[in-house]
Amino acid sequence: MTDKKKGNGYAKSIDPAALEMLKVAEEKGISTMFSRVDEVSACPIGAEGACCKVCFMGPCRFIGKEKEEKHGVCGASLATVAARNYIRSCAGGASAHADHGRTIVETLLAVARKQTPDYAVKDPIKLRTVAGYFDIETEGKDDLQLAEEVALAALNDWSKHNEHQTYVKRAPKKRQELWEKLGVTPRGFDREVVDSMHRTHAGGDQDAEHIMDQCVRMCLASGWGGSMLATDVSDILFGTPKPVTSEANLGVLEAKNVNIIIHGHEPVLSEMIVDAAQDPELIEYAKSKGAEGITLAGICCTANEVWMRRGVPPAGNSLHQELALLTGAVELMVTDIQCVFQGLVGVANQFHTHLVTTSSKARIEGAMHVEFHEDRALEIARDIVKMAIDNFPNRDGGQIHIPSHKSPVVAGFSHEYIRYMLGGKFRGSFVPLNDNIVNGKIQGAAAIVGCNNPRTTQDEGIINLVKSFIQNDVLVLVTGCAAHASGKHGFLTPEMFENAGPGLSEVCETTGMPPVLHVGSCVDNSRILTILAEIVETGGLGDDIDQVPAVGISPEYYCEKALEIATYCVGSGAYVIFGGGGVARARLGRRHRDPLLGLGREVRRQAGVHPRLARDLRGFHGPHPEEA
Ligand code: NFS
Repeated sequence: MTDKKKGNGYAKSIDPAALEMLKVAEEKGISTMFSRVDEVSACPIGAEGACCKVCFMGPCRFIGKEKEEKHGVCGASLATVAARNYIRSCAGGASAHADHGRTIVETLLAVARKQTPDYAVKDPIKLRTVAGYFDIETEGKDDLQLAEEVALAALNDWSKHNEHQTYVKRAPKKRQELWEKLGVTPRGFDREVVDSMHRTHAGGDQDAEHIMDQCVRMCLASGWGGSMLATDVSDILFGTPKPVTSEANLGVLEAKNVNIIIHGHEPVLSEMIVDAAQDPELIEYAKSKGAEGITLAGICCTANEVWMRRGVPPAGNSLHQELALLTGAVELMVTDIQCVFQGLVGVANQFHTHLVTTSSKARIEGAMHVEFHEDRALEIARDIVKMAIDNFPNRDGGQIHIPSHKSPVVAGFSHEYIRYMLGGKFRGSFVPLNDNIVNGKIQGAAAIVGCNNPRTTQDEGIINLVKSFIQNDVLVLVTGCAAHASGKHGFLTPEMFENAGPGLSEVCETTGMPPVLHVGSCVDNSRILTILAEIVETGGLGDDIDQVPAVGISPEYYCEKALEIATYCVGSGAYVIFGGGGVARARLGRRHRDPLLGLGREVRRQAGVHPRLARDLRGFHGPHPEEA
């Protein structure tokens, strides 16, 4: 596989299944993200955040050697323009995560009010824990009553005018004091996003540093509010994850079965599709159409949700979405929201595959649309699975090409399970982890998170980092598409301790903890915030997150959600590195020990505004000039 700009030998992916499918795409002349990325040049001005479109006296573009001295028609400096672009990107990403959370909470409310027969409270213990965060009295209340009170309190949290979000108190005390001192303690999420959009209207906030401070506040509202609530309430409804075994990669598709791919993010849909696909009546129906059974596999973060709770095999990360359809063996791909690309239509049309959108917020021209409603959730899910089965006889056997590659995986390490794994049921705690960090057997923890991006070799940055971190006695936590990459390449098994350094390997062998832990989807990066807060609370490693030897890295990020995650991690005190191809470059959190005000300045100088570093954050476009 070659790249016309980077020359022979440039690998599009290090995943053999992906390379096999790209050959199929080439032979059939089917366009994918991997080929379109060579046809569409990234705009260097936009990539630097140096194009202002917030009014119609422009767009004003900042180009040339003197661009940092230039001004837009209104007089805006490049710093202001880049900061405005950065916060507006983060508003998009934060909205995606928080609105995902809102859907989950609305489902909990529907359960409480008996408006949906298909969902239930699966983890009443977690329901009581979450009620405790909201100071809701639990004594003498049944699950449904409590579920209603928790759901209403959570919904109210999003729209708080001037009061702070409830979950802020889950951060270490010292961090809360710092946020308070600097005026960035988040109010309700909706308020923060509207504030951010308002202040970046033309002629509004024109102090880049001030804009970036608001950006940190808005992203904290998403991390410690929207995302954390999405995670908690998903656990209440669908169960708090504990380790499950499965297999990962395109090889999980079965040539003799009806294959259904679930793609997107919210477990509200995917959980129902899992139930429907396991329904004996529908399996019999599939057999009546000539199949041996039904295989359900996932792509992207909804895959993570059902992988870690139900053991549904993940077919791959975001760059696998088109490749899965290229197998010619997928009867139906059902999607909800986020990271579902329009390019799927072109690939699905080359085969018998039905592409079905379900969210009222996300239709795709050329796809079928079956709108999902939680009050008839299972009925709709069954209809969709039946559509897939009915499509099985339309398969063209000659077109089928399923790569054999798949790896065994263990997923589902919630912070609750990690605590239990380290200390047992009655004395579950993070003490053994802290002790082993203090005594140096474990050097620290690295969260490798985020996406794939076709502008870099798929999975290479992620896997290089995972490998070298564990070899150097650093415990690795993975989420999102980085979790898929780790699974596909065989890193999500307890046996991996044999590839770890001597200290980490010893701890893993003693506790049974794998050296690479699958922590969940991208909203579950909030689980990493919780783990960091618990490590601080456990003691011995300082009194704030910035003192914990931990780093968050997204080597192959592609979207606004990733920027938002990076920003709330920075605001939470984590050391954050963003960069393409595994080369960690834009150091959002280089001065992570500085007070947040300094850090806001740092974000402005290094990430959102300085053209070169802004480019590193806004998209990966080949080697950094200093590394070329
Ligand atoms: Ni995260 Fe999940 Fe993947 Fe990136 Fe998209 S699926 S929310 S954004 S591409 S990791």
